[in-house]
Amino acid sequence: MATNRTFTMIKPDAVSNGHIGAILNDITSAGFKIIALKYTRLTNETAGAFYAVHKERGFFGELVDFMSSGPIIAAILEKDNAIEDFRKLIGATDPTKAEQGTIRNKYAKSIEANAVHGSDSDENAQIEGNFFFSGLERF
Ligand code: 3AN
Repeated sequence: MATNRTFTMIKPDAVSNGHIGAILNDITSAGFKIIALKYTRLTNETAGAFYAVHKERGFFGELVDFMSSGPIIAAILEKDNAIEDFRKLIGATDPTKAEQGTIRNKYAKSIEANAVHGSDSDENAQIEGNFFFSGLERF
């Protein structure tokens, strides 16, 4: 399996509930290497641009409002089979369906305030990572 990268955000709910340290610990304990890390806040406009693929969905406005409601952590992670393994580590989008021990099972409050984001493909990981970080060739 090739070493590859995924992109994650620790969302405003998990940041404001004090879970940054625990979530980063779960991520590194699962074998992911942190390549880039940033504490930042999205505006309504930048959250809308990040989630543009979902703009036709009914929850788009609420999602954008929520994602710009407070600070987040953005990070690029590296591991063999990163995309699939990270989605397993975070669990299902709906935390009530997320397996025991997954990050969303432990820290998420609802399908919207679901603690973390994880890219769904290598291509999207690259697009999403580039949204927040530049100069990645140095790492
Ligand atoms: P995932 O982040 O698990 O890949 P997506 O890509 O289907 O899930 O959805 C993107 C984000 O939109 C989710 N992380 C969640 O915050 C939000 N979302 C998804 N489905 C709903 C929904 N039915 N109601 C509210 N928010 C949703």
